[in-house]
Amino acid sequence: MNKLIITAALTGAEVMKDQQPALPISPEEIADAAYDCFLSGASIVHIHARDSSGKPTQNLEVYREIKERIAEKCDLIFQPSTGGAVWHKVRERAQPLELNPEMATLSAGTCNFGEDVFFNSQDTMETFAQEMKARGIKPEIEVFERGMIENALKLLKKGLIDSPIHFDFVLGVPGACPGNIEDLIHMVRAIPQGSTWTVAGIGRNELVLATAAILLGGHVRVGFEDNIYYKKGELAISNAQLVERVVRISNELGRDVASPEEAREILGIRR
Ligand code: KMH
Ligand code: ZN
Repeated sequence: MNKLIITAALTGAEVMKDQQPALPISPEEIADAAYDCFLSGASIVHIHARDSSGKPTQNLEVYREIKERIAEKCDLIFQPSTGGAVWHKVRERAQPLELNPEMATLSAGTCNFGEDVFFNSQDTMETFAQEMKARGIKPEIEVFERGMIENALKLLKKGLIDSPIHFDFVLGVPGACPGNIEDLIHMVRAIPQGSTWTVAGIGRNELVLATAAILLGGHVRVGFEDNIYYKKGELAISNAQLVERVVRISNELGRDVASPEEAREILGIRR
């Protein structure tokens, strides 16, 4: 089995500091958290920026500062969000692509998202895909519902994304696909042979789905964007603590963890 790629989703756009006091907010805090996750075994960081008041922002300059601060410390793969927060406009969401990151997320459809709707029309998906293709950015296709795999295959057919596709199954968002192992397997069976995939289990689904992914040959995303707890009733002390646990489990199960360079090779990313 190939080595395990661990993505650390450090901040997200939904969690607030009063829920998780260790949530990294400023570019400096985000870069420090990214470096700790790198030292713990992560090879990709999924980034959402916040403004100085802690509100989600897609501001290019904030993303630029985060990217530069991380690059000063280590060679983690920088993966900014184009999902942003549910209320961000498409043009705002696209801004981090101007930094020509190695990767970026591309959400493959619309779904309920807690009390809100995460809106991604065909036009929005095609706009992001075109922009990423023109800039040589590897998309990570975010899949919150089964039908989104079909949407990604449509982008492939139209030549807007390339094969092999890299998917991220985000499972357990209230209002979208639940985070059971059966749901994960259903998704994995539906993607083209040769694709790569990772799983982000939301809340209590994180640990179970991470372990399943290690065994099934997928990859794993953990971090405060998806889950703020170490176990029931106990907050995690850092993003790195969640990464460390995945490394321990993977080592116990006999699967080595990929460095950023090895992750680039697995995902076909050329620097
Ligand atoms: N914050 C969610 C509404 C992504 O980063 O690409 C969307 C999201 C997906 O987190
Ligand atoms: Zn995200």
